[in-house]
Amino acid sequence: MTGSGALKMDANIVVLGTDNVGKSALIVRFLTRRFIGEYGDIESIYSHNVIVDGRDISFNIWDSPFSQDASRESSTQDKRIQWADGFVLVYSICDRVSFNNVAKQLQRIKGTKDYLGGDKVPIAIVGNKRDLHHRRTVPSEEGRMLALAAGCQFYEVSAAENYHGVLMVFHGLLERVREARSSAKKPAGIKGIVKSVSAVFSRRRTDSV
Ligand SMILES: Nc1nc2c(ncn2[C@@H]2O[C@H](COP(=O)(O)OP(=O)(O)OP(=O)(O)O)[C@@H](O)[C@H]2O)c(=O)[nH]1
Ligand SMILES: [Mg+2]
Repeated sequence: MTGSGALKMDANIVVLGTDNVGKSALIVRFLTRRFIGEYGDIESIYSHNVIVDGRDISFNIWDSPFSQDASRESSTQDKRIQWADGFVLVYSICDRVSFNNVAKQLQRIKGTKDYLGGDKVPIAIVGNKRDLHHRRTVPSEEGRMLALAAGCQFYEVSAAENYHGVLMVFHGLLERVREARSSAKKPAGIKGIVKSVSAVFSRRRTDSV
């Protein structure tokens, strides 16, 4: 999860969303530049190496089919959230229920990763199936407003028709992961100082036990 050396970095990305929104299609598009139509429902973590701005980047992308089994899903979801450095929350612009689910996922992620500070968790909200605009039920503005309120990036893409938009999603997220890491390393201002001081005291307490 950590970058080793200035020109190397790895990033764990989890792609979440309800069933049929195109999570696998987006990932496969990013990895292979292709859209193959049907993707099955196998849970996988893909590794993918790319060079971005002269940096050697290793993406680990977790694709999980949506499960209706709420109790089982809840614990696995927490594991995925803990593992991830960044999130892609996908909905379909033709499926309002899938959009409503994004707000729930946001709450869950921010609750779990709150040590980063709510606005610092790298998250991209993605409205997929843009090619099906004649069946749209979620206006772009709603997606944009949700992302703005939650401090996330926002994209509308079509995994079926366009590679470039999908590329932007993953590269944009990578940039945010990089920023989050560098600000975590350099705690800024009084808040950071208070955190460091209390970390020292709590360490001493534990040491003396
Ligand atoms: N028209 C259109 N269809 C898409 C697009 N992306 C995915 N699909 C189709 O939507 C269906 C679902 O895509 P998947 O990628 O399997 O969706 P998923 O979110 O991975 O679904 P689960 O794994 O079951 O949770 C497939 O039939 C895809 O071909 C898109 O951008 N436009
Ligand atoms: Mg899938």
